[in-house]
Amino acid sequence: MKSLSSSELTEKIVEKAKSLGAAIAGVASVESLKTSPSHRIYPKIGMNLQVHWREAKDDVKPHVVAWPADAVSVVVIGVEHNADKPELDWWDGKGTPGNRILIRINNKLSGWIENTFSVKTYKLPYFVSKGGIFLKDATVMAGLGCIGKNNLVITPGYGPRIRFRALLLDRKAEATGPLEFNPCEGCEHPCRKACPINAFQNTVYSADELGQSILPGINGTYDRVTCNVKMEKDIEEAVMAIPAGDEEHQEVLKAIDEFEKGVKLKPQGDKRPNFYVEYCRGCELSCPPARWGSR
Ligand code: B12
Repeated sequence: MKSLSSSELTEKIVEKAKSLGAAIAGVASVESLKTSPSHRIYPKIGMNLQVHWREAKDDVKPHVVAWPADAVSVVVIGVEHNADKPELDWWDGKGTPGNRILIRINNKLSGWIENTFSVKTYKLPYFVSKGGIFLKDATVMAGLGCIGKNNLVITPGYGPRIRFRALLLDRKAEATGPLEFNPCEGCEHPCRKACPINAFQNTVYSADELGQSILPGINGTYDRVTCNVKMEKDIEEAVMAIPAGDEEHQEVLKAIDEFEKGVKLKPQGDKRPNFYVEYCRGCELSCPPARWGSR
């Protein structure tokens, strides 16, 4: 096959991702991402969700994203997580149905790119500690949306009701961003008011102290510790619903990840899991569709 220009490569990849089921897809450059706000702040604030950053222990090595040396471009794909399909977000002890759809599309896209263009790809895991990248920054740099007042990526057409996954390429594909889009301008930010534990109330990250102006919640007002406490509370309630001494349930409990844990009992007999995680989505679902043009 004749060699394609970087913009043709992007065009073909985006088209293929959509044909495989992605709602949106785009490309960012690895170089630009290495200095994006999350990639810069992470080594300073660390990954411990129990502490903001000042309280972090000095002896804990800061975590950095492990970029493969030959990675040049990032392909980001998104799958809609509409409010009508809450089950896409349910954690069943092994993952969520929505993330499994993303993994399937990403795997197929990776195989197709490698076979069609002889480009090497890296299928990225979800967690940064396991080799993943900061997906929101990548999505924004790929021009698929912007960070909203709720600290989530707001996309035209799907708002924040969307989840992401990414692939790295060892060849340059033209970047598709950035995008001029600011749905939060003039908005009364119901997202922040919807938070049941006021995770957007205080300035917890300081631009002066951290040496960067773009912070969690854009201006430093998103509090991951508080947000995570709510998730833990959800877990606690869910765990209470587990009948004592039930082996299968205990298995599920064991498999649940450090902070993405929590189970609920579901009636058996249909295709739904016996247990599922239902994360708080207050800041996400309260974002007004009129702002981003719901499809
Ligand atoms: C760890 C994690 C959590 C932790 C900690 C979150 C945190 N922000 O620290 C907990 C468990 C609390 C959590 C909660 C949630 N999460 Co979460 N989480 C992640 C994970 C694995 C890493 C995120 C992370 O550590 N970021 C680093 C911190 C420092 O960044 P940050 O707080 O986002 O702040 C940065 C951005 O705001 C950025 N930024 C601000 N303005 C701008 C402007 C530009 C131009 C750029 C480039 C960047 C930028 O700069 C800040 C840093 O200085 C990602 C998956 C991934 N691999 O990326 C999913 C992810 C971010 N989570 C997601 C979701 C949906 C949620 C929840 C709604 C829960 C749920 N129902 O799933 C809540 C929402 C919280 C919120 N409002 O931010 C989605 C977001 C989808 C979207 N539309 O944006 C992701 C991308 C996973 C996915 N499947 O797609 N999460």
